[in-house]
Amino acid sequence: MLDLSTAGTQVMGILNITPDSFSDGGRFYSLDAALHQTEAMIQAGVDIIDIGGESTRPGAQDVSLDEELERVLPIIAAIRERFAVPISVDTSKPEVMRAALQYKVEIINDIRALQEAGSLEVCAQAEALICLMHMQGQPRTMQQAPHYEDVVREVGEFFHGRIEACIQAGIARERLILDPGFGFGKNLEHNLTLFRNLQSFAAFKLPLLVGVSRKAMIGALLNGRPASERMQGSVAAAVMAAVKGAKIVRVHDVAATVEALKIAQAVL
Ligand code: 8Y7
Repeated sequence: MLDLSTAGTQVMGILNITPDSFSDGGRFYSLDAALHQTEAMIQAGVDIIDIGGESTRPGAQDVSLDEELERVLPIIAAIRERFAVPISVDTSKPEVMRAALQYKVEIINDIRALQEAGSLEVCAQAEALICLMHMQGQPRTMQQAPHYEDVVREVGEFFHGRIEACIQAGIARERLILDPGFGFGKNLEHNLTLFRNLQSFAAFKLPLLVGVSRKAMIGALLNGRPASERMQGSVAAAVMAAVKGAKIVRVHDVAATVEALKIAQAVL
């Protein structure tokens, strides 16, 4: 059971099913590897597993529907069969959402915030929570020249518009989770401004999700450390997100993050 009404910050562990994922080198493409990785995350205290078959890193190419279904569905089925852990599916395709929802996944995590044709309708017919993430542009080109007059205001306006679209489509407001989308059409200053002002989104009275694990902003603040050397910085950022009220942090390093958040929560 997924319950976001509990105190504290929950840890969403990333399970990438892409051969080109920058931070795991595609190691979890096979079913066997995915199950081992899932088991390790559960043992480390993960609250939710986020399964993604579409590479969304800056510059990534689109994945076909068949390819994405082939990557993601067998993994969802296998995890459901063996473990009780809540499942989130990282997809923007309504067909993938529909297929995943048949397994009663707990969260649809859409970096396009249900803006693809058909997504609102598919989600309206199910009960899963929906993570609405902000992105400026498209993954392939979004980091070329991100621009805002006022990044905090514009992300807030985007949330407002997408919440209204969901409600209009028949998706209960209580099902929504908001995410500023760190690194998605944002430079370091935009990311830091959003992070500093995370509390301003508390006005929506919806759970906030923060995903900064191993991202370029962490590398940039650590003199260009590569993704494989960004764990400590990512854990520090997860703790800051918790202090600023994030309900969920989406991370690669589950064990380290779970321990750090225990300390943070004891102090908070
Ligand atoms: C995020 C995300 C990615 C994020 C949510 C990466 C799929 C890039 N980042 N979903 N997905 N929030 N909700 O570096 O920040 O992990 S992919």
